[in-house]
Amino acid sequence: MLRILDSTLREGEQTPGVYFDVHIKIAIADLLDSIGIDIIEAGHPVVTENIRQAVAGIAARNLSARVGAHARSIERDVDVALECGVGFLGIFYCVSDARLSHHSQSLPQAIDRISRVIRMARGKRPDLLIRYTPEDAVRSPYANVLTAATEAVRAGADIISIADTTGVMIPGSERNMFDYVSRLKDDLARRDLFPDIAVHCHNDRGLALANALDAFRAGASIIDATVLGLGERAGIVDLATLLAVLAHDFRVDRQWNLVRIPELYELVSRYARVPIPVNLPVTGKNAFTHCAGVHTQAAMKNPLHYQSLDPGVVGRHSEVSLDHMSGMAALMHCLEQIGEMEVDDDLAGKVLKKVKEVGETGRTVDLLELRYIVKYLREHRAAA
Ligand code: HCA
Ligand code: CU
Repeated sequence: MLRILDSTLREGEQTPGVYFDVHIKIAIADLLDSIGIDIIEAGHPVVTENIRQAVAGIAARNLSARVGAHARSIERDVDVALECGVGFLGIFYCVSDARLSHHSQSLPQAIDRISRVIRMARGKRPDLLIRYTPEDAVRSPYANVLTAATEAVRAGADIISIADTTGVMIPGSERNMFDYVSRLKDDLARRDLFPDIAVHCHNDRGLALANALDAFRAGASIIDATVLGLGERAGIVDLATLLAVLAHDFRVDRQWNLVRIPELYELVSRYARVPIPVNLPVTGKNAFTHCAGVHTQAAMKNPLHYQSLDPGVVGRHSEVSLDHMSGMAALMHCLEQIGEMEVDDDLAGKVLKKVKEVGETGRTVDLLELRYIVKYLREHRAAA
């Protein structure tokens, strides 16, 4: 079964300038849980005392989701994480020769360290879900990743995560997630090892979601995402888009409570102080808004003419925007919405002219302003 891991509180907080107070983190975790997210990566507890408190606080909430902590491959990181009472532990360590030499480590030394830490965690908590991530996996020598993954699973890891740490993968090219995940699963299966495969896709090339879906098609069963796609640099997969596409196009049989998505995005956007881009799929202000005259006319008859996702999936509606592109059909539709059924042709023409003038200043006319325009022009017909 596919599981979704949300890392807004860990990867998302690595967005430059983003910090969530403990009480905000708890509110975010509660909403993620109510949506049906399977794993909430709540933070890396040794980084600061506040992060430790947040991880422990969220772990204590008895959520349906598994609450997780991030840890380097260091005993102390694991101890502090386990003291927080988490049910999931994500351990990462690089395996590329270039990075290992930076740490003055050989591959066998690195693998020894990874296995030791995983064995320790498993020994202390038999029911813990343990993930091992070879950092920058897809740019590391494949043989190193396979050896490290093999030993990590033998030491007790349940999940191997393929991290595209710098967002280099491109579907359909030689560097693609479908082939990578298929190959790794096959090679591990030949060794009689069947861990869950997770994917963590960065968005440096704008391809994070495409790569995550590519991995999913190859049998990855955990996908990492964050609200607003927050994270280092260009961030990772946007949670809302991922869930909408999985529900809509992949027909994933999960009962996600997606109508709470807009509330989650408002909350995160407000306290991360990162605005929701107006054109962000699913949650952006314009994601279901029709504008040009030809579009609105067709979309009002049947939204599917210019819409492929159902806004109702996230509790939203199709909208019509009034600006310099608007035609009479869009205007009539909006007039109806404000209860103005009796506008004659002459007045409607004048209202449309005004709407277009406002649009040319770079603004849209919302329904409230439309009322004012109608009122004004009705009273000042002669002047218009
Ligand atoms: C990081 C890097 C990481 C780790 C992912 C993981 C990445 O910020 O520590 O531990 O699964 O992109 O490789 O986010
Ligand atoms: Cu990352």
